Amino acid sequence: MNLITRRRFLRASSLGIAAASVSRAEIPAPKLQPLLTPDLDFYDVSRGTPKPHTLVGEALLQARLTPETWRCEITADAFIEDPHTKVPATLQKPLTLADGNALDLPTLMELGKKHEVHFLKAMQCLNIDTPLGQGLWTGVPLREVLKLCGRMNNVRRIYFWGFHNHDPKQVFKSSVSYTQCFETAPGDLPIFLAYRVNGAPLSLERGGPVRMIVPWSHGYKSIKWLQHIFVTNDARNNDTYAHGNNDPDSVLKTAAYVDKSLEGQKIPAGQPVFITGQVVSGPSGLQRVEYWLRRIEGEPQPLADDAPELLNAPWKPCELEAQPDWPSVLPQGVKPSQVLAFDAATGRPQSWPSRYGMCAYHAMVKNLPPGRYEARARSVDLNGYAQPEPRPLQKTGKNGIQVRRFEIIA
Ligand SMILES: Nc1nc2c(c(=O)[nH]1)N[C@H]1C(S)=C(S)[C@@H](COP(=O)(O)O)O[C@H]1N2
Ligand SMILES: [Mo]
Repeated sequence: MNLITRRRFLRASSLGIAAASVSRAEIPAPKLQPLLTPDLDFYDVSRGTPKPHTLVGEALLQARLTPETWRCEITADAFIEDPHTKVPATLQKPLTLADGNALDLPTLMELGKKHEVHFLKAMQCLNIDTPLGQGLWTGVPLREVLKLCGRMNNVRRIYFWGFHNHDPKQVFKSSVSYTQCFETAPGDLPIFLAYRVNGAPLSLERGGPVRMIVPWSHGYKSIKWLQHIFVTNDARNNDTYAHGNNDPDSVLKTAAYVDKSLEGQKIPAGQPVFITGQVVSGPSGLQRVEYWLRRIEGEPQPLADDAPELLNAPWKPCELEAQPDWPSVLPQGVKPSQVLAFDAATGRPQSWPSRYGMCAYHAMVKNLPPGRYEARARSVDLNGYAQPEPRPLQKTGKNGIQVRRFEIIA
């Protein structure tokens, strides 16, 4: 049996596992993923040859990826094409390298003094079935940055891309609509240019000095090494991800993911089994996470999402990670009431896990007879839909039900 560390014990006790008669060191506890992922521990999804975060020295300066050299151009698209784009988008004051007025980091940070926002967001790739990590991202709303350009006309979409080795084939771009950018409902979530995560400057690996954060979407909208913002009157979505047959308007889904660590484990009979994972909250919120264990013989076929065995299985509730003591978890200088989607009065998120954020969950199962097992977990949202409903279309995000196999040995 794994002896638990003091930190584990603290997490175990916050989960309410009582231990009156057992010595502290022997309390079995689930190993949960941290609520905030350290900047360099995110699973990295990056394109480019060489990858921008591998540049050093002069190449890094030339790429303008240091805090001093970073610049972001903001320009307008002259494109017109009948019948869908009759007039071009215009900006009163484009910000360009050629004119020497491209946005720099001190200007952005200065805007931050007045307009800074903080948001707890799970980063998740539309095409990867494991969340990449979760950060408390800090930055300035895109709408405040665009105001630096004065009057704009005929803008329907706003594109952005990052450093791409000066090779047009390597451009990775995403976009939002004008309305999404400018007409944020009070208390709702703005698109923002982030320069900090978890209280520290964004690392180059995480897309620093500045990356875009689109709170509700999958990772592909959150462009790293941001260097260009481009407004257009072409309303058609031309995101790089759309060309890959993905839904370029995807929204993070409510879905539970099962930690891979259970896969292939051989657990001595008599020891508890922990099913652990993380659950993301989409717009439909989270009611509960459930698990289902079944004993298997041989090599059973995978179960389809709508297999009767799955739909009629005796799903049992998992326990969600308790909310932390927020003031001690948030970066210094960030009060809970300043975090978007946190309630100013209670200092807690309006929902748990917070919308477009995630938290850990676990279930402890005891006294399983020796044999081979499959473990699954699923979320049930506030509309009563069990994962992968209501949108099992995989190119809008990977929310299939996951399975891990393990063995109880005599
Ligand atoms: N410039 C740039 N930004 C990018 C990407 C990229 O390849 N280049 N990948 C995107 C995709 S598809 C994902 S899922 C996230 C991953 O973010 P992470 O590496 O910080 O975990 O970054 C996004 N931003
Ligand atoms: Mo992605």
